Amino acid sequence: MDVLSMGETMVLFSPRSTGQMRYETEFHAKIAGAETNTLIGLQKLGHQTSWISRVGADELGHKIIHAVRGEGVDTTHVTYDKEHATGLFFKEKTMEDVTTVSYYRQNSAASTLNETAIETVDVESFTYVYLTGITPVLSRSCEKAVQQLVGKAKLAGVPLVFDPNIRRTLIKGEAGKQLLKELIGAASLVLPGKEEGAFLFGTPDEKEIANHCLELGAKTAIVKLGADGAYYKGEKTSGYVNAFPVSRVIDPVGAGDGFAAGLLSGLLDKRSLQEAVQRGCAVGAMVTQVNGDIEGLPTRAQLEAFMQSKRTDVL
Ligand code: KDG
Repeated sequence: MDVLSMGETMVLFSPRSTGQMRYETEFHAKIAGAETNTLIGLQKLGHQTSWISRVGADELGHKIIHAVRGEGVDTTHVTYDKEHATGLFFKEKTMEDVTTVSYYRQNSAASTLNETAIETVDVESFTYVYLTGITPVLSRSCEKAVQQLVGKAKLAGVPLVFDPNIRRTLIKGEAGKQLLKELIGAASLVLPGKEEGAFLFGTPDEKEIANHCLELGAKTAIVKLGADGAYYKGEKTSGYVNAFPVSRVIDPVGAGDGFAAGLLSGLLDKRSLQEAVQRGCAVGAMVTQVNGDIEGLPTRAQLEAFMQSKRTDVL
């Protein structure tokens, strides 16, 4: 197996039209979750992934499992919870280019994940463990489950790839920030965005953000710069990768998860760090072209065609 991850996936209600949600009468019911977005992206590119989670023993929980399993992700380590419901969230497009989200995830089934979820997982059979900063701040039991998984990965020598994926509404003060910094320190590869760097380290400068991550103990930092591409810094190498230009961003949510999928795919294919970052930028750009978190994730053929078509703009 290539990549193991753990986290919450919710049903996403996406409005049909633009405007305040109070006036909307029709929604598309989709599924979205940072970790499964990345795992699905990897599956579409031909890699093998597995997901640890919990969903409600309700229709929406079944909907999530059908969708995630349907994309080929292994769901052996996903359990149904009879007492807690599946989490939900709504997107609202107040204007064509302004997307906001509202969560209904407090006490959700996934927030009750705990260390027992990891017990039967054969972590050493994976090439990478991928986590985001969302899972540990969902609840105290989720935090412990994350620590357990990180500890198991360390013992097994499986590198951790960590995207801080800051959710300000879930992070509890300084302790929450500290927790994310500890995970950055435990990671082989860390993928912050500029704004996340500013939140964690008080600077929006990509080089300073990368240095802070390395000082905490991360081996390599890749700072996502949106329309400006990405900056990467490892122990022996550093550099910039240009973004893949797109004519218009339709839905930016999920682009970071796409970036992680492209990056991990490049690393699994034994490409250089620079080439892997480039693949991350390409998948991220493609995701912004489509409404929804997973709908724009490309197949390998689509990705190759996209990268080829933008070839002169790369690097
Ligand atoms: O990165 C996009 C996802 O994070 C979002 O669509 C849903 O997992 C989600 C979250 O917690 O916000």
